[in-house]
Amino acid sequence: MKTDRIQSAAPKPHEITPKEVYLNRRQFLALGAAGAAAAVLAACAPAGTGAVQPGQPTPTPLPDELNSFEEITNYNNYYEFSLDKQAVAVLSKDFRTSPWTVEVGGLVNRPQTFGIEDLTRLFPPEERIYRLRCVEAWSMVIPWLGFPLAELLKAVEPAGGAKYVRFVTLNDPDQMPGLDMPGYPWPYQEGLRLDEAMNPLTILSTGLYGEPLLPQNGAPLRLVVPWKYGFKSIKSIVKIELVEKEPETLWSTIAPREYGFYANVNPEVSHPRWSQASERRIGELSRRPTLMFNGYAEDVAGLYAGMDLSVDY
Ligand SMILES: Nc1nc2c(c(=O)[nH]1)N[C@H]1C(S)=C(S)[C@@H](COP(=O)(O)O)O[C@H]1N2
Ligand SMILES: [Mo]
Repeated sequence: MKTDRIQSAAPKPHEITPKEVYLNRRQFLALGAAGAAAAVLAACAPAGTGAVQPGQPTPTPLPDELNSFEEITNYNNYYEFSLDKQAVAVLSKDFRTSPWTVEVGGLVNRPQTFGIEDLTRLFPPEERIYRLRCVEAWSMVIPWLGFPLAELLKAVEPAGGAKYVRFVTLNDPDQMPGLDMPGYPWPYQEGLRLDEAMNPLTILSTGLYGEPLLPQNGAPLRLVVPWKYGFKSIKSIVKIELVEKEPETLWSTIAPREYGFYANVNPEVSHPRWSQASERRIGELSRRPTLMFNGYAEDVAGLYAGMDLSVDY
């Protein structure tokens, strides 16, 4: 991939052992904005977001450590391949990520189809260490490589009527054995409100731990929206479309009561079948409290001012 600057600056997987060495270099990124955001949440969350209930203590954020490359690449949700998290890496091993094009269009002035190499050349990847919180109540910390989605959207120039962004995953039954499963309205689709898509935290990822993405993590291009449940972070994207109306998503089509369009990480709003108040960090023994907006409230709470997050979940 054409990201020599990043590639040479970032460690290869065999160089990251011990993990502490990598972590020390990156500590600022890992703990900076996100940890601090949770600590000051009570003071600075805009009124009316429902982010903090008066009288309820904000949980003290626990220190975050990077998950290992092995953990991140061997415990995956990717239903196009399997419902078995440990089988995804094996079943996706030969997935073809090149050639690959991404069509960006809809309500834009300059619709374009990009080759994946064009994207990494136009928008050089930077490192972003984010928590990933699955709606199933487990989480990880992942050092992504990627670029802000906003940069790509600016390049195609959103037109006046554009209010939402719709994302679509590849739909190739020859390569994706899970597509045979009945009951799923493939292809996998997701969506964001345009202001969420333009938020600087929202990235398109092309790699992690300084390496190109592996198929199980959504190669060659996947979305990462760190303050939302993991299912919003759609993998192997082939199409990005700006639209006027809130787009349908695979999960809200299957179970609207369980997986809303917004899917903001929120310890106060339970999934109908389990609490979201705490989570299991992969690699840790005891559970940790779930943070409002997954610890990114300082950056994103303002997007939801005036909304009732227990209604628009
Ligand atoms: N196309 C597609 N994207 C997807 C999924 C999927 O099944 N198909 N699973 C989602 C879920 S539920 C999660 S938690 C994350 C997991 O990302 P990871 O395997 O890279 O940790 O991917 C999300 N993106
Ligand atoms: Mo998930």
